[in-house]
Amino acid sequence: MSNHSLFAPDALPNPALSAADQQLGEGAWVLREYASAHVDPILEALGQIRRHSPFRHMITPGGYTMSVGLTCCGLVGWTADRKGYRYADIDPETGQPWPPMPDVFLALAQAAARRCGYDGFEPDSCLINRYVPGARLSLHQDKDETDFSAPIVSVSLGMPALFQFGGHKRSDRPEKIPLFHGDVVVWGGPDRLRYHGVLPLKDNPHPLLGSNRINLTFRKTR
Ligand code: MD3
Ligand code: FE
Repeated sequence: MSNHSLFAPDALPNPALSAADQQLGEGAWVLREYASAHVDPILEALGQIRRHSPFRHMITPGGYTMSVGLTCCGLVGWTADRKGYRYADIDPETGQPWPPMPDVFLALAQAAARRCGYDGFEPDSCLINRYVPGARLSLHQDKDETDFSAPIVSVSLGMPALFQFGGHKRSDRPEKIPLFHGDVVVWGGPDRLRYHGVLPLKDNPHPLLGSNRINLTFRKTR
């Protein structure tokens, strides 16, 4: 199932996918278990990243503390504070640059993007969200990037989550899609600015990650 190599040419032509995969919109796909064969090196790299730039709970401009813990790697990272949301090349917690993006992260994100027809994806940032039971992400658009022509690639690890795939208005009723360990979501083109979110996580401990869910999102921010 997940014994593909990141570096071998895809067996299936773009954008034909394997049977379990789901097309969510004209430019959005779920690639089931696409990351499964790469989980060990991903978690190894994540261990290094979080030792350098630990998970933290950002405070939103509205004064709420986010239930999701966040860290980043790559040339820039996303930060939130009372003044607003932005990408910054220095981690405000450490005063140092964010840890570099590991090769295994970049290779996986580029392979997944290419598989969905987005050739030449060059993410400069990876946001890393950590969810514990009860944590959630309310409906939002990812619009702090400057280049909306690039897709976003997400990798889900650990406990399952129900994500909400909405429309272009906050009031559009979102579709609920389960995401499991190893699943990858790629969205771009007409789906790039859709509202989306994650419902409060249930406690379904995962054999490898316990009561945690980790989500990586790869972005081209500039
Ligand atoms: C985008 N993360 O970090 S990623 C975020 O699971 C974020 O942690 C979520 O939203 C997470 O900004 C979701 C996967 C995803 C799923 C559906 C989408 C992103 C989507 C639908 C439209 C646009
Ligand atoms: Fe988002």
